[in-house]
Amino acid sequence: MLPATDRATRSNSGRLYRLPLAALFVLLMLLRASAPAVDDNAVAWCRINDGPCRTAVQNLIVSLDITPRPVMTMRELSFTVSLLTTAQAPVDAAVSVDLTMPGMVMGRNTIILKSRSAGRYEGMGVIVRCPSGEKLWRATIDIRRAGRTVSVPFLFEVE
Ligand SMILES: [Cu+2]
Repeated sequence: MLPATDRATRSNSGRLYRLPLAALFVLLMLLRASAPAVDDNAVAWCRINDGPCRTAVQNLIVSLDITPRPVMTMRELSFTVSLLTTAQAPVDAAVSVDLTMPGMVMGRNTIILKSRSAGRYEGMGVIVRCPSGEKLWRATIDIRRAGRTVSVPFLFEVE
């Protein structure tokens, strides 16, 4: 027979297990329903109105800037991507930005960026207003170099 304290601990931990598992299950179902193509848990969260966002992927340092700030819908915006190797050398690539909304089909909106200087790419585009009122967007930067494409998604909010 177990001492009373031990029994109490056991039944507590049994209850504690169930809640996170249920929450995880709901979360997985939501993720599956909303975002089949991109795992948004792995996406860099970008506070774009505070300045450029940066992430490191496969020996690349990728930064994204969108101006003017605050970033608003239905307005011409400048998208700037900077690519450096982890050794700070500029990267020569073909770069485009795909604008999508997590869990929603908003139509294709791809901005082809042009190389402006070593490792710096720029292009203009418009983020449409979402009929649902949602403000969360995903900018996926496609970087093609030496026959390979690396896709780098950033999540950000528009005004
Ligand atoms: Cu939408």
